[in-house]
Amino acid sequence: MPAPLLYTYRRCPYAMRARMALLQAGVAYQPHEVSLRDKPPAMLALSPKGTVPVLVLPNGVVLEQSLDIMRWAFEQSGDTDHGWARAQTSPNLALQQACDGPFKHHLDRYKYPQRFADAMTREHHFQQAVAVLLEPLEQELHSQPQLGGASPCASDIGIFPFVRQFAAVDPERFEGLPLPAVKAWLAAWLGSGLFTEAMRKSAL
Ligand SMILES: N[C@@H](CCC(=O)N[C@@H](CS)C(=O)NCC(=O)O)C(=O)O
Repeated sequence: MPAPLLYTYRRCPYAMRARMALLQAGVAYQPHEVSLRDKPPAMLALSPKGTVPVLVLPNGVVLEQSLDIMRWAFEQSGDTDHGWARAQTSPNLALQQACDGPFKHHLDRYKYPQRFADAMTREHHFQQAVAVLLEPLEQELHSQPQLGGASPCASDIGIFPFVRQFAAVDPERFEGLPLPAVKAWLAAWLGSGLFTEAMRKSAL
């Protein structure tokens, strides 16, 4: 059976988590790096909403949400260590929702204030982003190295690319935050083989 086709974009945090989930599950895929300014007509025909990632399965099924792609990837490996299941429980599910909802909202306005008519001060969005995700994340990571406990679960992969993006806006400011567990967790993921592999040109 041919490998599924993944429309992806290297720096997109949604696409990053999809690639990381596919790679950790050992699922081969054919990557197709797209330009967001010039999306391939074939991708738009399959997924008119025009966001990446999009995974096209050999049977024609199209997965057009990164979390659906992650779930599918974990299922393919049998999820023997419950990496997906552990992400569906409290507090991990709430953290994932905070990441994709309010944290992403504030991250976008902190990073690109000029793009949003409703943006308030960058400081406001910085502080709100810390409050809605990074502080609750610190609470969890204080007593365990990963959201999954001793080993990562889908929440770690699902949230990490967004925290990475937040930290990269102003690394010095991020370093000054009193969040030692989040910083250690982020550093570990940045140095991980899985992230390195997901960013490698051959994964794109
Ligand atoms: N809910 C979607 C969001 C994906 C998304 O917004 N991706 C961005 C790139 S990071 C995108 O493709 N934006 C379309 C564009 O910029 O034209 C998912 O989880 O896959």
